[in-house]
Amino acid sequence: MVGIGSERENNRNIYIENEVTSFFGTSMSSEGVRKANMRAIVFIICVIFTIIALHAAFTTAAALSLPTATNFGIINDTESACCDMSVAIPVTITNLENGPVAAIIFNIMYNNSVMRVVGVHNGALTANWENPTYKNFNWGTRVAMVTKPPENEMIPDGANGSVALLVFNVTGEPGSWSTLSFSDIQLAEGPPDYQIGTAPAKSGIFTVVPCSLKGRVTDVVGTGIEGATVNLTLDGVSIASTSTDIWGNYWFSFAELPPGVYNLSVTKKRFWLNRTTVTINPDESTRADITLLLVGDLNNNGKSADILDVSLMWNAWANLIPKDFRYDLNHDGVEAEIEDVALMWNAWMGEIVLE
Ligand SMILES: [Ca+2]
Ligand SMILES: [Ca+2]
Repeated sequence: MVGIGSERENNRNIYIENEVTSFFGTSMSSEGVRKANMRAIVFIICVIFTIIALHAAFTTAAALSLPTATNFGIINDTESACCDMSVAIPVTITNLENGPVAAIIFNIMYNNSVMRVVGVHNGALTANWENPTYKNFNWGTRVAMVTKPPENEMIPDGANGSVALLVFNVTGEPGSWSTLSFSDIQLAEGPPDYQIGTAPAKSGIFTVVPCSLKGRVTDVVGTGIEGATVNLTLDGVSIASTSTDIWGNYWFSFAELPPGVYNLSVTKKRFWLNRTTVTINPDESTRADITLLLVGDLNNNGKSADILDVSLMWNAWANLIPKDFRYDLNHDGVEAEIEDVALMWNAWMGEIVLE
């Protein structure tokens, strides 16, 4: 067995020696040259096929891993507002894949005789990114956004939510409209590849509606209150309700409000309810601005339960100054009793938030 094995080993060594020497051209006969040429051709063909195969593999892998999403754009198919108002419209991404995403670029196209971008804010998913940059053109606006270094606030796979908030000034006449459509959506992933993908655009239509009633809800220092609920009742029946936008603006269309004398009430957590009456006439726009008082802010400086508020509550409890509903912090109908003093004190200590 040993002898046979050795003989095979020797044969193999001789074979390898012959092959190698003939391939590299030493001791070549004309037969050797022919074989060598054939081997060279086969070798080159193999190399070419290998390069093509590798290129195809890398290209396919890259295509599969490009960032994308189910869609990118406006959530609602239709958006509307009255003229001479600002409106904030979120740009959202649905089900991000192959991220995370570290930068976003897109175009939003619209009719600039109807509306115009006057600001772009970060969205919920990009809250800690750099402030967006944007440039207006006659077809619309181009927006670019990027995360802050060291890129640890990238948008993760599976994310859903707003990436930007487009602020428009609405200048079109009631009844005018514009498409809101997206193009050149670029989703750039983070390191190490920085590949740029895209996602299907989700467009919408914006309509300028005739406005029956509009106004702004602010605090005592004039700051708009976002998310306040504005409710309208007519003869005790709730007719329409809406929420204020990021500036505290609200509006109702004529279609929503039949003519009549309405009770308008505005509520927001941590603020005292406020109400007024408004008369709605046909074909006439009415304005009603409302101020909400912050619970616990007795000296109207916009801060609840500061030391001056505590002092005022003590003085009211001691009947040294007049009191009003704002001194009834436990909402039991009794103003500036000892329980109200205790609540103010606890809020000043930071132990509770008055509401
Ligand atoms: Ca105060
Ligand atoms: Ca009370």
